[in-house]
Amino acid sequence: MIKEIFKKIKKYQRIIIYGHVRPDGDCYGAQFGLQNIIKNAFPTKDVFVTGETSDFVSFVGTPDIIVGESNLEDSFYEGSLSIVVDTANKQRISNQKYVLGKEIIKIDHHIPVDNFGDIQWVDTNFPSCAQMIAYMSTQVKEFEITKAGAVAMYTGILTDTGRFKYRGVSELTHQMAGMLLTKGADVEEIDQAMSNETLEMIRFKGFVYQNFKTTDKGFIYITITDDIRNEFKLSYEEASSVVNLLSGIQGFRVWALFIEDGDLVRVRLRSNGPDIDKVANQFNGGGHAKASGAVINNWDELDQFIEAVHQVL
Ligand SMILES: [Mn+2]
Repeated sequence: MIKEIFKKIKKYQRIIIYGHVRPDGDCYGAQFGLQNIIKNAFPTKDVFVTGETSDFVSFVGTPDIIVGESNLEDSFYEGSLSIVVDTANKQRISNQKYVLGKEIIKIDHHIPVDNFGDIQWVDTNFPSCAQMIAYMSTQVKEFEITKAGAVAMYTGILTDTGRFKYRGVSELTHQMAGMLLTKGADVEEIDQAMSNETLEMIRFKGFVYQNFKTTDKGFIYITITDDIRNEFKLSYEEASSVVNLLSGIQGFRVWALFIEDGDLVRVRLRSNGPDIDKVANQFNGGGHAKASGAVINNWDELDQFIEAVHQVL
């Protein structure tokens, strides 16, 4: 599979790397990591990262083609190679121009939702997509990693494993992380970039600890309305990042954060007990067995969602 992907990369002059909406550390890590290794192997190729900006992981990089700001003609995309990373659903791909590519490659570690891509390398054994890119670089002698790529991929591995906390972490994860350190990733630099917090965020965490709700079946959650988020002057990404404040609390094996987003309420659902991806599937979502996302249409559907969680507890 990796050899097939490399052949395609070799063949195309223009390569555009896509990720998902609301990019996280792993999305950026895989995108900028892949751009780095392709550029180092083929300096004369035109390799672009496209997607949304994110304050959260801006230290990893800024997309070359920013969705919503760029008004490139379709001809720019036509004839290129599209590589989509870290995204299981077509509709979650942040730049829908990926369909204009002459060929499409999908590299992902999520449970497959949509079938897309002429070549699909999907392996749920990898705890992060960035680890797949790092691994790919070790399997092709032309690929070289320089510091920017190492920082990107190390950040992707860290964020998607909760800093090496989840069981998906394997011997290979540590081998890849170790390899990235030898390529210039600096653990303290990256930790500082990720741990840097504003006063608003600290106050918001206090709010979460004061206002969570629990059910007698062992579900713990917090609801965040637009008004509350605005009160703390936080972006949607910042506010939704605190879901794991509710992890590891005795007697509560499933936790969630419900956050308003325009006309919808998005759900970040987590578990250290039962698999919860099936619950997410019932509410327009999906993801991993222990970490999924979902959507409810309004606050009135909250009780229905809680009931669905109780079915698996
Ligand atoms: Mn990921």
